[in-house]
Amino acid sequence: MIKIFGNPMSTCTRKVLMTLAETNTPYELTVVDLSKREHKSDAHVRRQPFGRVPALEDDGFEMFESRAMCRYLNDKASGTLVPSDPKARALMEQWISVETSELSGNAMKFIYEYVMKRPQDPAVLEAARAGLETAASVMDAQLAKTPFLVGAELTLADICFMPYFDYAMATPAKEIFAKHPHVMAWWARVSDRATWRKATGKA
Ligand SMILES: N[C@@H](CCC(=O)N[C@@H](CS)C(=O)NCC(=O)O)C(=O)O
Repeated sequence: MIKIFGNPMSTCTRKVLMTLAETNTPYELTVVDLSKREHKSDAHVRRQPFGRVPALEDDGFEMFESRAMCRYLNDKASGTLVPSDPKARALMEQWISVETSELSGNAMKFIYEYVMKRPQDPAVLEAARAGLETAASVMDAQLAKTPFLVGAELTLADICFMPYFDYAMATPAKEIFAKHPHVMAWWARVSDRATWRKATGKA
């Protein structure tokens, strides 16, 4: 049985929960309470040496890093979230890099300020706004051509973006995304999946 040590509110845990839902994989979730700093406990740091969530255990096999966990879970389930065609797979990796390097850090600045109420320097928020404008434009150009980031089917690329969108849409970053109709249509499409509602406790 797959065991996840994470928090269902955390963006990184949600990528993994969504991958588990999409691959129909049974699992046990042990909630790590960040407000009680359980992620810094010795027991958790043994699983995740940076003291963050999530961590995974599968019958004695242990790993951390949410994006790597998603790839492992899809491989183990022989899932379809990673394309088998080399070019499509390369494009999935390209989009996951875009999420990691261009989107999630900028989205998190808005999430810190407006969701977690951790005030950000105005210059930091302005830089994040500019970064999100570019990322949304680049996504929109792709999503004008295909319903998902890598063609006709949901892949791990879409899943990696989803947790950041979900929270950022509850902040003024929504106004940035709203200027991009194909991004908005994609968000409506992916966030309406029953698996996403399950992963985020909205089912
Ligand atoms: N690169 C890691 C990042 C994990 C991460 O930053 N997790 C956040 C929650 S989404 C966390 O544990 N934050 C608490 C902290 O860093 O102290 C991954 O993808 O798993």
